[in-house]
Amino acid sequence: DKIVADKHTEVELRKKLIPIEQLEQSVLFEKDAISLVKSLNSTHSGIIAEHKRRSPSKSVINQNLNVFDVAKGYEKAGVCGMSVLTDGKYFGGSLDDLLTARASCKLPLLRKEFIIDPYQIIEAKAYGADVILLIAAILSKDELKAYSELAQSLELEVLLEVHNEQELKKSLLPTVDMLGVNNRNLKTFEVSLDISKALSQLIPDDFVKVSESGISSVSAIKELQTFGYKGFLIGENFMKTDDAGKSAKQFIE
Ligand code: IGP
Repeated sequence: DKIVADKHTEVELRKKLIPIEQLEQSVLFEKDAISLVKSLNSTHSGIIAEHKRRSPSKSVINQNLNVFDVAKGYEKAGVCGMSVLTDGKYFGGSLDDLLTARASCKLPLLRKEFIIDPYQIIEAKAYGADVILLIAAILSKDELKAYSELAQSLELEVLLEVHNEQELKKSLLPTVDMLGVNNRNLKTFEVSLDISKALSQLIPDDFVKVSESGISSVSAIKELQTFGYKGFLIGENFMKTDDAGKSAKQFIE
């Protein structure tokens, strides 16, 4: 599809601009990994709060908040981790946003990106991520296996996103740490928490379960917890307000 095709073009240009050997010189390769899994297993909130300026489904969400303040606000609110969109064309994000978030907080950071090439995993590490997202809808089983192994070798945790049973089947790999169920259909943009509820029973207990998208109330979180979910990825609901950190805090108290 279009996003994936655009991403291939972008990555080929990036590779020419900054070769892998150069990325590997980043001081952030030496940084201790901050575990999102540990954070989700040890705190109650379970919230992974996202920085997202716009999206294909909603167009503009918020262009006024800066990543530095949002990261600080989320950390202060007591979230378990932060997700940073690095796609520019569709979400208005950048790798610079990831680096800025890294500089402003000690939260586990997820690079939220359409990963279609191992180069982007090295990049995630170089720019300060602790976790990468892999999307089952756009990768083969062999790619999921190879990319999650590469991530593990770099001490990056893997959140693997699925949307249906068929995608889930190819995603139960030992190198995957967390399974994310996206409540939003990436093609139709339709959102339903029923997707998380239905798939929960098919996910073995050795994966940390994360429910993604369309979560807009504490009661939704409480309900999803009864289905075994420990992580809740929330973007728009926080980002559409004037103070994303404050909005996150309201979910935690
Ligand atoms: C956040 P929401 O509805 O709370 O803003 O959703 C997050 O789940 C969503 O941004 C997302 C996403 C993705 C974005 C989930 N999977 C893959 C880009 C690519």
